[in-house]
Amino acid sequence: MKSMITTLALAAFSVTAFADVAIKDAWVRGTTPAQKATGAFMQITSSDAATLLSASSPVAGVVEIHTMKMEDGVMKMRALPKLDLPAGKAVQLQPGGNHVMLMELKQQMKPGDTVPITLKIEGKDKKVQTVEIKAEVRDLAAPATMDKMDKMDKMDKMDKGHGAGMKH
Ligand SMILES: [Cu+2]
Repeated sequence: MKSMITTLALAAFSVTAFADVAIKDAWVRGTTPAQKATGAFMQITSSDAATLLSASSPVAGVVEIHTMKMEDGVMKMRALPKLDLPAGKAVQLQPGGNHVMLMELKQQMKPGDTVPITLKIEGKDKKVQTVEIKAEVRDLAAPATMDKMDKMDKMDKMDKGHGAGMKH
């Protein structure tokens, strides 16, 4: 609750002295009616070194920053306390990698819908700014962006397949 009040206060008094943060191509993966979690993806570029502290969205009860990594042939997801945004470098949040996890979804994510997401970003001077973005819900089968995930799935299956009889 305390952090929510801070966020609101900062949003109200937001000034232009912060690092320039550009968010490109923000999207959320569509869900089935029963699904309670999904990923949000985007490209973040900050002019100065900064840190993504957290994210929030009215459509989700809980939002976390996640990372995904292959461990012993299994794709594992875990929460990151924060995500570094190196100066001038485009940081990709994408399927199979770091992403914003929307959990306890309050509604189905339907392709074409727009989901507001608020990012809390801390500059090197420790000042925190909030960045509001609108992410477009894309179909589960959205072509280009899902390409990586597809490959990953296949790799995962392959790995399990030959993992049975082989040791690396
Ligand atoms: Cu996740």
